[in-house]
Amino acid sequence: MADYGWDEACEHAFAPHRAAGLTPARIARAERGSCQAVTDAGILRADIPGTADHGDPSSAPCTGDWAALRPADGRAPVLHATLERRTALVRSSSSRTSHGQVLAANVDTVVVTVSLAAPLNHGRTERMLALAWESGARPVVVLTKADACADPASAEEQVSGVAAGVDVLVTSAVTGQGLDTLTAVVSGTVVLLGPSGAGKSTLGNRLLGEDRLATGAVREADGKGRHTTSWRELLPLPGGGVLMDTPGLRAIGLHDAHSGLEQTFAEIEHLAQTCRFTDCAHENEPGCAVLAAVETGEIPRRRLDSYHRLLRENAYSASRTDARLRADREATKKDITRHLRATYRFRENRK
Ligand SMILES: Nc1nc2c(ncn2[C@@H]2O[C@H](COP(=O)(O)OP(=O)(O)OP(=O)(O)O)[C@@H](O)[C@H]2O)c(=O)[nH]1
Ligand SMILES: [Mg+2]
Ligand SMILES: [Zn+2]
Repeated sequence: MADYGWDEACEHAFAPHRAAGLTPARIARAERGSCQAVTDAGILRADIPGTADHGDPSSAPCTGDWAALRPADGRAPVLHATLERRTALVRSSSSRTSHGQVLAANVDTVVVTVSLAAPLNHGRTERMLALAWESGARPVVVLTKADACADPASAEEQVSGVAAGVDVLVTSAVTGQGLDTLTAVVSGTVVLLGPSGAGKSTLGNRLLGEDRLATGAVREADGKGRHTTSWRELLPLPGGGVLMDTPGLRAIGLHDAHSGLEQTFAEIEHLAQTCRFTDCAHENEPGCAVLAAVETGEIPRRRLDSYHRLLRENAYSASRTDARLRADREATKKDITRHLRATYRFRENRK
């Protein structure tokens, strides 16, 4: 379990469960009703009881969670509880609900992969960084496939411009460039994030020192990946730490990521402190320091547009969350009223 990140803090949080005769596990993969759990006795399947639509999917067990298992004689153990998450990578769920979907729990380093063999998409990098910052983990941007890029230095400079306060590494799994630096920079539970075909699993194999993860060629026509990795995997790294490979993300909707956005656009947030109005929206206000910086070229127009777009999207997702919470409260009130009525009716009948 130590290989999978179990430490003093886990032991402390687990104490009441241990006293109750439960055993610790880390969830490698979770599905409806069951999960693959890493335990001191090896990797085994555990049952997850009562996951039949009880509302918020973000509270359902997920990859990276620490769990308490109740051993069952001759049958699969049952997942009794999960420990509170230290960090969580959450995106808005693809379903029409307003809940977030947890991609990974208890992550320390988020490796945001960007392929240098395809046109750069800064908006996507900014999105992934916002998600990463919001999680509470530390992001690192890894530019992959430097061997397939004519001018990696220029790409590095461009990406550094959208990754304020984040290390940007240039790597190639073919030549081995940057891999030692990457190994030195990541720590704890490391999750690989990025679109399909970016080279996440290839990078993972280099970090693991062996080909454990399946990789697949990108499509000739458009350079897009074929979604080779189809589930999240948890593997111990040779030098300590844990690797989590993930399937390439098609869409990365933001979910309550306001502070993540503030960190992603740190230089805009910083300049905003000198705008004339404290509530300046940097749209067309007089004395706006941000717009002035766009005028001088200090901040690219694209970056400000992206900031505005992501803030709007986030506000929309937050308003849907608020609406749901209101609806939930109303439903609870109704339940209570119904319950009270039933109770009174019962009393009336007994008179
Ligand atoms: N030239 C070059 N190709 C690479 C490099 N890293 C990965 N590739 C190739 O890129 C393709 C996609 O790599 P994967 O590692 O499967 O990509 P992935 O991000 O895991 O993709 P999904 O699992 O679909 O999300 C494979 O054909 C790899 O061989 C690299 O550094 N240089
Ligand atoms: Mg993969
Ligand atoms: Zn302003």
